[in-house]
Amino acid sequence: MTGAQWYPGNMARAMRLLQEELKLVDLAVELLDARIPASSRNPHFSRLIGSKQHLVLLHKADRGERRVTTRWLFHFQKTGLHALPFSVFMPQSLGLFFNYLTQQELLLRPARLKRPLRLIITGIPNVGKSTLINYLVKKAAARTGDRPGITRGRQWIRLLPGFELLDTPGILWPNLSEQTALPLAAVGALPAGRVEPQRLAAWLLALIVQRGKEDRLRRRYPGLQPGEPEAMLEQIGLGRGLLMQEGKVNLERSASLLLRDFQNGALGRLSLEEPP
Ligand SMILES: Nc1nc2c(ncn2[C@@H]2O[C@H](COP(=O)(O)OP(=O)(O)OP(=O)(O)O)[C@@H](O)[C@H]2O)c(=O)[nH]1
Ligand SMILES: [Mg+2]
Repeated sequence: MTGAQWYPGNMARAMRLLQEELKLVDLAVELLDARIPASSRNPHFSRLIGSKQHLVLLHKADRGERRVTTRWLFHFQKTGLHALPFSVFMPQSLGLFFNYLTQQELLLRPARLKRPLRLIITGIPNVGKSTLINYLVKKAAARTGDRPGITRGRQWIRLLPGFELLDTPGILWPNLSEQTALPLAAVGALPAGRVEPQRLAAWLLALIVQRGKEDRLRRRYPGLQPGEPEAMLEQIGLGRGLLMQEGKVNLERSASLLLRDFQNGALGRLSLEEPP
């Protein structure tokens, strides 16, 4: 799982393209998954972005635990990085983001010679970049009464008057450690099967127990007793009647069920990483 052997060529290309695109923008918005702000952060990004303005959005904040997300925001603030929570299901997050953009527009105006402020939205696969952009464009159009236009070529999307933004494909970096690959796989950022589902499910269960969030599991799988991850997976499968012909629990299907429940939000708000 580690090393370059699984790192696909299209990712390497995407990383090179990002480097080019960053040269064209005034401001880069890095989308992190609010449930895994550490593992979803591209370790090369700070170097690539250089001295450009950098905003971190803790996206899918509707899925993370509120208190943990707030602590992450403080953490980023302490390290000098501007960070905001965001979710397309939390309309109040839109105002914070638009306020930030308006501030930046004023701040960066002298350097821009009248051209629009350009921003780029980047992040790991499946973090919600395109959804966020569609949402912003729709909201911006509603605000200004203007129809957003899409430019050909580099796909600059006109946002508010005076803003243009660029969507980018999801990016991963080479040499992911297992410690990073597990959380990324849990939120669906890695191709299916990159991490073995049973291994991933056992890791997730152990983490939920370790964080004292067994109640989320008990609510979803009534009667579940906390214990060894494998035993819990067996109980989950048994409760759902996921049996094989010999009457044994189908652990593979139990694992898939748990992962799907986590990814669909059926376990409720659940943060997988806390700030240091
Ligand atoms: N819970 C929640 N889900 C979201 C949010 N935004 C997007 N999603 C979901 O996340 C999934 C991925 O969304 P995309 O917008 O396709 O993600 P992307 O980052 O553009 O993905 P790639 O282009 O493949 O890298 C979809 O199922 C969206 O519905 C959010 O704020 N909250
Ligand atoms: Mg996309």
